[in-house]
Amino acid sequence: MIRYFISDLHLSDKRSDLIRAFVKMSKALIARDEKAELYILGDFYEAWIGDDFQADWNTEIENALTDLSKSGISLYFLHGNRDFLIGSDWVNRVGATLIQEQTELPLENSTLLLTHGDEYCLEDTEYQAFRKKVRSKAWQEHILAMPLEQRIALAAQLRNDSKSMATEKSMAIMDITPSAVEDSLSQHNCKSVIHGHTHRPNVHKTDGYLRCVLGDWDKSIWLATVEHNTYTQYKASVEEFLQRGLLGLEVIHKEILY
Ligand SMILES: [Mn+2]
Repeated sequence: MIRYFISDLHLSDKRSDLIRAFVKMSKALIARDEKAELYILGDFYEAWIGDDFQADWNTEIENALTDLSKSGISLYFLHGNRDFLIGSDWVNRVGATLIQEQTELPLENSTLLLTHGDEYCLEDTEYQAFRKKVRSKAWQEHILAMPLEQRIALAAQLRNDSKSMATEKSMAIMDITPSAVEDSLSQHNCKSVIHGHTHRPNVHKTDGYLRCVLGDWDKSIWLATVEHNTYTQYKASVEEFLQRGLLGLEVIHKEILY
């Protein structure tokens, strides 16, 4: 069994190159014909305003996901700070399972914690206040009851309103607060965590725990795998990946999970 991890693809109509890369990756994973699971750890989309949103560029993405799930690869989706409005209609459409933030994934010799990671960025207090509001059920129900056009306008307004939400770049200024990660790991009795969000792909080995940070898709695409108890992180430039597929990937990190 191989487990694949991606996050922070930020797919949108403005990045047809990344959509092509994701479709290519989906086909390549299917062609491998291995028992596999794919975990999407948030910010798959640049923005999401409700499962009733439809566009040709997104149909292409949803078809790729549907092909993955139909091929027998189990799909899991976890909300990011940009696509937290993804709901049961979307996951049912593509054949995925919605998982909660800080989900425990049991492996052979350990348990791995999976999360998007924005909840760890405690120094950005403005963002944490915003997060508290938009993750509440009441706020989400209120928003989703609005007509689609109004939601599109609101999403644009939200992006302009809050400085820390204005660009993904300014979001990335804020890294995680180490104690927040340590607290969640001890709470879940885990020693390794995989998260995205910060756009600082790396593997951090600290006293007693391992923190694997997934990469965001922009000039490069990233893919991580867990096989047995080994975490491997791969990278390719978008052009290289579009030409050579999985063969264009280069190993950036390889670590035994704690
Ligand atoms: Mn994020």
